This record gives sequence, structure tokens and C-alpha cells, in this order.
Amino acid sequence: MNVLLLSMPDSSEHMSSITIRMPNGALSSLAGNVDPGHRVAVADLILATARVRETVERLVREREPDVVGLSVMTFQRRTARRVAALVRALRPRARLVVGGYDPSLAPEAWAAEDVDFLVRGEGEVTFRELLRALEGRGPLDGVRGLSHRTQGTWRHNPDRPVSSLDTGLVRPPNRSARILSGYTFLGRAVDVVETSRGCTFDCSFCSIIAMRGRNFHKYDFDRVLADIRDARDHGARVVFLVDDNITLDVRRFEALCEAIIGAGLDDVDYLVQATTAAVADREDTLPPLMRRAGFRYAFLGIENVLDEDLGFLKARVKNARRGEGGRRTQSASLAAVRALRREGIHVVGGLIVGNPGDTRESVEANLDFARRHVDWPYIQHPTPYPGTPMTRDLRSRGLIAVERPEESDGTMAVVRSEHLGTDEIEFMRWRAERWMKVRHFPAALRRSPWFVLRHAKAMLGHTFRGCTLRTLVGLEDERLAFERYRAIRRAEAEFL
Ligand code: B12
Ligand code: SF4
Repeated sequence: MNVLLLSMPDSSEHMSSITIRMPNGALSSLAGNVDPGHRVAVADLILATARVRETVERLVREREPDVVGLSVMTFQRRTARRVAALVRALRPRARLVVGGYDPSLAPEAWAAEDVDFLVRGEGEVTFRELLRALEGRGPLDGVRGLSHRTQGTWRHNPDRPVSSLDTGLVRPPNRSARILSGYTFLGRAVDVVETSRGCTFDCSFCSIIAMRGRNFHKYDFDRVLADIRDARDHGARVVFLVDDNITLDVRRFEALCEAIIGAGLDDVDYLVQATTAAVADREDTLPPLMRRAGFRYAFLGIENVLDEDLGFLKARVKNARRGEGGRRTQSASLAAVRALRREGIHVVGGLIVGNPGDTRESVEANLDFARRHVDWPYIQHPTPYPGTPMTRDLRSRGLIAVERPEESDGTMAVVRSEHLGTDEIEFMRWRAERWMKVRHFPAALRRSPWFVLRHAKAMLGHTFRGCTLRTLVGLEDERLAFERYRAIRRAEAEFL
């Protein structure tokens, strides 16, 4: 069968498509896991943001797909529905399948849509079996994790248990299936690699637990190294390890760094997400190893610097370091930031402001921490993603002010606090963050001089969109610029 897999063009405020265009890891993994004989093409629409409609039209014409799969996060739901409608109009006989976090955790949001299948949870085996069923090699009812229509109503087959990853059932990704080009991280070709899946923490804002339960499964190092080599052979000079929580087994992560060095794969730059407690607990061993292996940026889930907010986010344990007697008491954030920066690893600081108890002062305390300690701010607002404990909590407290999924990229405030409205929360973040981002420009220039010089105007323009010279020199109320910025963002999110 001809299969076309698409990821959506929408990106979050912190992931400007000028500087960062990453492949969607799910789609190449799906492409590597269908039976031989299918003709699979993967197209990441982040590579075609200015011409989404034309690109989809061309791909449908050229590939003549029997099956079209869309990978969807919640903030991409509106775009995905439009892409689905376009595909349906262009090729009515193609079967439409949607998968990823949004269809998995909010299947009801897709019930009235003109799509044929939802794949809930991990997709590799479910999609493989779906294609078999469509070829008449087994009943649709037997495909676990699949939702499909029978006689006009949706039938949700039983869930599929998560894969243990050590049985070979999930085969390596197929990067050769990608048909668009232009992946970049500040001018260098970037790819994504997984070494594990899952997490055993239960942060209230995170979708991972609703998606797959609390568990942790690992690929063996031979497979991981082969996967990195494959990414490098396909041109990658930067690899993002997209594990849900690679630092859950921190000794394994250290061993992985050693394995990367031993295999000569330390000529690639690495990006990773980490918890502060794990880094702080191993501050003398982990960051130096990470540096030797080639890690350049680490996203730290600091979440919040105030204890009360960490309680709301259920993120106390992963942000506390061991004190006397091994008890986790003091905050690990500062120790983790310092240990990484000591090794020259840039810290992307993940913080969440606008929590229920937040006042102007508590938001400002977090912004101030970011100002002083992180290299690149990744500040978000509490966002009611489907199925998370935080969403239930916020809804019961009546704090969700905006119910538009397309505004749930984490940087549009849709939840008010007990003291501040959404506009005020977002305004405070926006006003502070622009200047923090500018401060990282010299470091980015040193790392990628040609790229930054060539794109400096666009990069600055993106960071300061909505602002004019009058705003920057203080001759105009910044709130006017903020309103323009929000209007621009809304317009940018209309891809077709
Ligand atoms: C890596 C990652 C990123 C990377 C993305 C890199 C890339 N291009 O892939 C970066 C850092 C850029 C990123 C950013 C964001 N992310 Co993110 N990210 C993740 C993370 C850690 C892992 C995702 C991953 O690649 N997994 C590996 C692949 C193989 O698994 P998968 O994506 O789950 O796909 C499987 C299934 O979902 C399914 N599937 C997926 N698509 C499809 C399609 C079809 C047709 C089928 C059949 C199946 C299928 O099958 C796949 C294989 O099993 C997750 C989870 C987590 N613990 O936090 C969050 C997560 C996906 N991100 C999330 C969000 C919200 C964002 C942001 C909007 C804001 C933010 N919180 O940072 C931005 C916006 C991204 C953008 N486009 O601009 C949310 C999504 C919640 C939701 N309900 O939509 C998650 C779940 C985290 C959370 N907060 O809970 N993210
Ligand atoms: S530690 Fe990270 S992956 Fe694990 S539940 Fe918390 S936010 Fe999610």
C-alpha cells in the first residue's frame, strides 16, 4: 500500500521554525515498523510552513496514498482537522488515521471528525496490524489500541500494553522514508533518537502517565548506537535524545555517555532533557561525561523555584537534592544549573508560571531566577492538556479561562491564577523572556556564526514581533506591542 505520514506545521513560541525544525520521531518510527512491501513516505510539515496547502496537494497527487496518517499534539488539533479535510477532499478513497498525544488522550475530540481510525498510545505495532487488517489479513476488531467506526459508531478496541522495547518488536526507525528536507538546529542538520520510553514520576501537568502509565523501558545500547550512527549517516550533526526522562536511570545515562565516546559518536552535538535532582545528585560525574560525549544543550525541568508551586505541579521530588541522611530537602535547581554550565553545557530552563496561587511577586521570582541562571528560557504556563491530573484540578477550581486547543502550546496563558488574569500572566512572561533570549545570541553566534549572521534579522524579528523602535526605547506602552504580538501569533497559526 502507499502510505503517507504527516506531522503538523504548528510550532510553539519557543521553537521558532527559523532556527529549529526537528523531525517528528514518531513518524520515522512508524515507517520503520510497517511490513516490507509498503511504500511509505514521511513529510514533516514544519519544513513547509509557508505552503502547507500546496505541499499536501502535491504529496497526495504524487504519492497517491491508500492510507494517510497524521501525528497530532493538542495545540495542533485545529490544523490537523483542516489537513484531514483537505486530504479527504483531494483523495476520498484514502483511509485517514490520526495518532499521537491528542487523539490518544482526547478521542472524543475526534469522534465527529471525518477520519477513519484513531491509534491510541504507542503506534508501531498497532499501525503495522492496522495495515494488515486493511489488506484483509485479520479483523479490525483484533487490533489493540485502535478505534474504528462500525455501523456509524466508534468502536474503541482494548488498549495495547506498552512495549517492553527489549524484544525487538519495535524495530528501528526508517529515516530514508522522509521526503522533505531542511531539518535544522541553528543551521546544523538535526535528528531525533530515543534510548528509552516512559517515566515513573507523576508530575501533574505531564501527559506521559495518562498516555502510557508509570513505567520505564529501555533500548539496549547496541540499538541506540546504531540508531545514532544511522542519524549521522543521514546527515545529522545534532542529535536530540527525545526520551521522556533519560535521567530516571542516571547511571545508565552515564554509561550511555561512555558508550557514545567509546563508539566515536562524540563528533555529534547532543541535546537532552533532564531532571534537576538527577543532575545535582551526580554533579561531579554526569555533567563532565555529558560534555565529553558532546552534549551542548540540556533542557532542565526546573518547573518552579517556589515550594508551594512545586507542590501544585507535583514536581517536588524530582527537583529536590539529597541532603543529610539522604533525605531530599533543598532545591536541586541551582546545583544542577551550575554543574551543567561549569562544563559549558547550555541550560534551557523549563519553568511554569501562572499557577493557581501565583501572585505578581511569585511570577517575578521565577522570571528572576531564569534571568540570572539559565541560558535560554523555556517558560510556560499551566496548560490543561487532556487527561492530566492538573487539568482535572484546574477545571474543578474554575481556573481555565480559555478552552481553545490551538492556544495550548504552553506559552499562551489559558489558565488564570487566583490573583492574576491570563493576560497579565502572559504579558509578564513575554516582556521578560524576549530580553533573556537576546542574551543568548552571542553564544549562538559563536557556535553557528554563519547561520546566526545570515538569520540575525529574522531571529530578532521573531523574538520581538509586535514591537517597534518606539516600544524598545520606551515611547510606547508595551501592552500595545503585546497585543500586536498576540495578533501576529494568531495569524501565524492559520496554516490553511
Ligand atoms: C521530544 C519532545 C518534544 C520535542 C519535539 C521534537 C520532535 N520534533 O519530535 C520538542 C522539545 C521540540 C517539544 C516541544 C513541544 N512539546 Co513536546 N514532547 C516531547 C516528548 C518528551 C517526547 C516525544 C517523542 O518524540 N517521543 C518519541 C516518539 C516515538 O513517541 P510519540 O511522539 O509518543 O509517538 C508515538 C505515539 O504517540 C504514536 N503516534 C504519534 N504520532 C502518530 C501518528 C500516527 C499516524 C500513528 C498511527 C501513531 C502516532 O506512535 C508513536 C510511536 O509509538 C513528549 C513526552 C514527554 N514525556 O514529555 C513531549 C510532548 C509530546 N510535548 C508536548 C508539548 C505540549 C510540546 C510543546 C507544545 C510545548 C512544550 N511542552 O514544550 C512544544 C511544541 C512542539 C513544537 N512542534 O513546536 C506534550 C504534548 C501534550 C499534548 N496533549 O499534546 C508532551 C506529551 C509533553 C507534556 N507536556 O506532557 N517536544
Ligand atoms: S519527570 Fe518529566 S516525563 Fe516524568 S512525569 Fe515529570 S514531566 Fe513527565
